[in-house]
Amino acid sequence: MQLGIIGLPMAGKTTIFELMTESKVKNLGAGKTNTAMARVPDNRVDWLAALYKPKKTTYAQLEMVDIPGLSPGGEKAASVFLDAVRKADALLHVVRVFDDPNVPFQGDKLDPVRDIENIHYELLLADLGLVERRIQRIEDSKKKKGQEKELALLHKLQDALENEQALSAVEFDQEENDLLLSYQFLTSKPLLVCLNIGENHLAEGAYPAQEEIRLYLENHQLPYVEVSASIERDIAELDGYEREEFMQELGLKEPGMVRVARTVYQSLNLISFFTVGEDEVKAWTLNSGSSARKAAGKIHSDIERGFIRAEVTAYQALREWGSMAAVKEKGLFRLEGKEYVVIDGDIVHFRFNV
Ligand SMILES: Nc1nc2c(ncn2[C@@H]2O[C@H](COP(=O)(O)OP(=O)(O)OP(=O)(O)O)[C@@H](O)[C@H]2O)c(=O)[nH]1
Ligand SMILES: [Mg+2]
Repeated sequence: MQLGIIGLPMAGKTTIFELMTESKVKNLGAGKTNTAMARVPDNRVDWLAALYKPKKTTYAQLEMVDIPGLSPGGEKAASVFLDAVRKADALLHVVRVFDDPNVPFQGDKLDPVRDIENIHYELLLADLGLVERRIQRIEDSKKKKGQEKELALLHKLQDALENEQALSAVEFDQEENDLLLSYQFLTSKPLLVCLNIGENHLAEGAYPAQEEIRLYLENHQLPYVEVSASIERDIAELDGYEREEFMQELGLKEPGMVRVARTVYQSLNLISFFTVGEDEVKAWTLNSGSSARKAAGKIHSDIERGFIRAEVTAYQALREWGSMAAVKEKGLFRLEGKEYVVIDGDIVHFRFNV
């Protein structure tokens, strides 16, 4: 699962990247992408680790890519941007809301809604360019037979894009979806907005044009999360007690990293399941609605192929009763087949045969 961080220059993309990946970026502003893994904080994993005392504890991870800001006119920057966006599974658009006289920005005034729309247009234009080139190529070629379907689909895409509609909002039938597999459109990727608000806004619990921005995002069905990137990154580096104190002062109930990760999981319909033991307690990421067999495949293709049964216990049950033995005694330990739909928080042990 790769999440591309996009946005205008000086929006706070690299700072969000540092917050999420708990790392420091050295080549600031070098026009290159930065890639690192973000740990998905999960106190269920902490609790399981305390119970099993494993040699290793592994949180779920998201791969984050910090993509350089798109500034008008830069051809090279635009191609670095588009290539990186194309590779990402989902996009996190960092939008500048914080006002800081020491940090320049483009345009005559801060306008988050305008910035959101500008990035949206960039993505629309890139897709439209791709669609138009493909239409041209089909029309130029002699062998048009068999390509009518694709041509019709491309015109449908063109219409949507010209009406400023993201392809993620267009409905397709099965045949169209099959044809779409060979393309990598940018506006069909899930998009989340990260509003980078000022540290003063955090404490005040409000920021300029808050209602307008939220309304815009809700009307466009864009999931969003509010973060104050630089101070939240700094707070994350503090020790437990100091961190708590600072967070309280700023009115923060949870660290920025937790809020961003949760928004990503919720809006992308991701869930976690766990494997436990003395060697390792580990969280795995799965698309909601996946079967036990699919979950097995996350661990190893052999386990998916040789799947026999999944032994399943809900995290809540283990939490409530304190041990696997007690859970079994209560009849809360289940054997499930390959079609079982895994639920967030399931603790799973796979039986397989290769
Ligand atoms: N006051 C304030 N400054 C911030 C905040 N977030 C980021 N900054 C500062 O804004 C500047 C730009 O932040 P970056 O994270 O480098 O922004 P960027 O989007 O990666 O910028 P480019 O890569 O150059 O496009 C840095 O000096 C940050 O410290 C914030 O929430 N409040
Ligand atoms: Mg940057």
